[in-house]
Amino acid sequence: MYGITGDALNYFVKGIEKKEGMEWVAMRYEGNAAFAAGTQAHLKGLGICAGTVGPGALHLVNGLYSAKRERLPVIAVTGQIERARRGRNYFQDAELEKAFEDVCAYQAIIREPKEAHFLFKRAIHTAIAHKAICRIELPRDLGDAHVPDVGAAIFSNSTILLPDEAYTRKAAEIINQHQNITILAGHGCKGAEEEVIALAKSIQAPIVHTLRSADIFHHHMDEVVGLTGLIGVPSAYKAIMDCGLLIMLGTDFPYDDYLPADKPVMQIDLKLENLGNRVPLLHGIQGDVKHTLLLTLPFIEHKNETGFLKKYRSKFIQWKAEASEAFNAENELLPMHPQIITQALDKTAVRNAFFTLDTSTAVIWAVRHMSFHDERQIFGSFNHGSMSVGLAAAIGAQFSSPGRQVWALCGDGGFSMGMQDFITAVRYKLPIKVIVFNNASLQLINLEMENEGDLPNLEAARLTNPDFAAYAKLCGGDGVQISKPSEVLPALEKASNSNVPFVIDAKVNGLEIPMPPHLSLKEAVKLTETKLKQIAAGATGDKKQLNYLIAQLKAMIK
Ligand SMILES: Cc1ncc(C[n+]2csc(CCOP(=O)(O)OP(=O)(O)O)c2C)c(N)n1
Ligand SMILES: [Mg+2]
Repeated sequence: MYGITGDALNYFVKGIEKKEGMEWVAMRYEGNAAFAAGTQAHLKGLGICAGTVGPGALHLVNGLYSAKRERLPVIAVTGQIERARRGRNYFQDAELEKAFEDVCAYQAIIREPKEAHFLFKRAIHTAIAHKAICRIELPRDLGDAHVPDVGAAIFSNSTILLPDEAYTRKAAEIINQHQNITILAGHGCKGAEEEVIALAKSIQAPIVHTLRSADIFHHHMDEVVGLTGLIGVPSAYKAIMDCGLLIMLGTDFPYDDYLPADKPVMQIDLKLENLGNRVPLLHGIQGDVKHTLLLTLPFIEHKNETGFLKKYRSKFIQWKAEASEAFNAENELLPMHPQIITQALDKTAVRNAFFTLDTSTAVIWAVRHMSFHDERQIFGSFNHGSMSVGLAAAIGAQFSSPGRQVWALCGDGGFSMGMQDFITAVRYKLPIKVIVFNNASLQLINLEMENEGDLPNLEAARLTNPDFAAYAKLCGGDGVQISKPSEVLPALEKASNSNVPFVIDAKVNGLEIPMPPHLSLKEAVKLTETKLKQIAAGATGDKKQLNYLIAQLKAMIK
């Protein structure tokens, strides 16, 4: 249970500390406690965090939103002032029910000690059943009340949502009638990998993945053509835009600019309200992806035409090869490109490593240049998009899976927003490895401005940073500062071998702007102009880099 104790929570926490099978993790910031509980929910099926009366409780809200939008079951226990003092502007009085209303699926105030176990049980069942956030409020005057132990069985059998046969038959008919089919596979495909791949193989369809499904459909699978969206790659963008039929599986992919406006679309999703949420549908099915496909597959006619799939798969492989050549750690380009680090990490990290991705350009470098095959897993604030999730999520991941290698990929802005809990990692001996992509700026903000056609030059987006490696050492961990490609592999190795929390403070090119997967000719001219300015201003102007830029531009407008 991740949190910060105080007043109403003190006796509750005392109870937790004595309870076998429970552990209180004393965090330094409740915002981080909620993020850590989110990762715990991912890995353990339920996360728990706590914040006390007023401000302590309110600090939890942002991390809980992130968990809500990732559909993670999390319980928040919050304190409250004495019941008799409510509503008269007493010190730290806050209407927590109102403040938590939007983020919670269920909230309950403990009014009688003997009710407590019913309320907790209901909260836990609601959180698990609806993959939602639930809050239990503990008034201070009940903090030390004794609760009779009546046994607290929690039931969480899995259930399967199956569609009517008429719907799956219609889906098969539509698939049989169309050519050049592309699959957009989201996080709802978790557990349905075999069936999605069987479908793709049978109809020769490229699979495009979303950010959240980057660790489900990895890059060496024969049908995978990469990630789409603003941070995606041209092969994935084009496979979707040029298709004859798009099948969306387990995704409520929000970026409608990256979905075709004039192509037939079919969608399968657990949630009925997600069907047709982004584009009008030819056919929609509410159902679990795995079982819906199992019902559909027997009626699918095998397609022999492989040209469409091969075209985009080879584009993707070529893109990867070019990126691999451009961002090889042996290219001693300065300032250091951040992609060099993710590419090297892809090769160095153990096969089953966990990666937390802070909301920063590090997400882009990671999903473009790393492959999250079978046993690897990524965690982040992918739908809520909060900064500062990286370190806290790594703490939650390492606690939940003590033997795993856990890497946090953070922006310098994001890391410095939550870095007080590096001390927590030291205290609990969590050997997490943090890479701070130190570009001395809020670079995603620059990217936003560049997409508006503006040159990124906001003073407000500039960061003045301390030496993060020295900070790590000061906290009792370890760290190293690097600024050259030749230092990358030794630093990764040192971090891998460290048994204390480790920070790699990596000084990277502050002007690195990722290429979007697609541009109109006009946009391309504008971007080329900016890019050339960047190369002139920030990089060596090395010919290889220029050639890589030209190749990327060509791939985008082709
Ligand atoms: C809590 C929070 N505050 C602000 C934002 C808006 N925002 C998104 S990314 C970003 C910049 C992140 O900077 P940094 O962590 O240094 O990563 P970089 O983009 O430089 O790689 C900002 C300010 C946000 N998403 N979350
Ligand atoms: Mg930054």
